[in-house]
Amino acid sequence: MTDGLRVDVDGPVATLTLDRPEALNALTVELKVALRRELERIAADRAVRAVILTGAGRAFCAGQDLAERERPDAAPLDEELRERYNPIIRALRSMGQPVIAAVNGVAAGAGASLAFACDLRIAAAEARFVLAFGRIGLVPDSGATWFLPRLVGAARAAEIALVGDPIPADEALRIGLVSRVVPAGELMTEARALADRVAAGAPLALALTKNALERSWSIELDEALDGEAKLQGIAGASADHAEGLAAFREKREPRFTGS
Ligand code: LHQ
Repeated sequence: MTDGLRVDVDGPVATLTLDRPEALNALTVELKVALRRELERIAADRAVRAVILTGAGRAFCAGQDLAERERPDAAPLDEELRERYNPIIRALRSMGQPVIAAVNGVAAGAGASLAFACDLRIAAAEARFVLAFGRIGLVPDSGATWFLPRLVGAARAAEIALVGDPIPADEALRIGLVSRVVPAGELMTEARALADRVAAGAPLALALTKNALERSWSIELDEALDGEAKLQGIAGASADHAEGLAAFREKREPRFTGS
């Protein structure tokens, strides 16, 4: 595929594979356009209940394709961020389905930001995160300055963003940047097992939960309590809640439909 993105939908799980291994899956305009398009398409597809984002070859994603930046027609950086990167990050955060980053190798620059914007991150033992922005005289972008302090706390975020040492997978696990590290050969099996477990959940409740977690960063406890009550009112009126109660009563697995 010429846009550098592979999309595989298998049952309720969509796997998006950044597929430019010769350039460590660096992000070209075509790849960014395709990624945004597919995320927005999946967001509207009720049959997809979980998403896996991963990279082909030995890298997850090396961030912006730097060769493309040398082209005379390259857009100014702020425009590139507003029009191509930020919509991808917003799509990841606003879609109802949980997104799992299966970080198979190095995640650098905006490639690290992509992983940070996912709901869950699992990593291969060979993976590492590189906040490569500083080495090319840029600031962390695509949400990195927002996600990092929330994921690892202010002190570690400052060290990661200002010093910029690569973070190997075991350290990423220790500081909470990823939730699991597995041998490379098991990464996609593990990601799929996790996706299947997520996909078995009630889609509406999961989407509302994702939304509540997101909002929690900018509101006080009082507002969170009110918000939870409101969301629970919505979830409680769903057919999936009735199905969950029936399944509990009948001692069987629930079959959620998203309604
Ligand atoms: C690459 C890249 C790459 C092209 C490796 N591009 N080819 C947003 C708004 C707009 C513009 C500016 O930026 C942003 C956000 C950003 O993402 S800024 C940060 C951009 N990314 C980087 O600065 C990372 C650059 N890459 C690296 O530092 C290293 O390649 C890492 C640490 C990722 C991996 O190192 P190695 O494992 O030693 O691999 P390598 O450096 O040998 O790379 C392998 C090939 O991939 C090589 O090509 P070649 O033809 O020589 O085999 C690289 O040129 C190519 N490649 N990253 N971003």
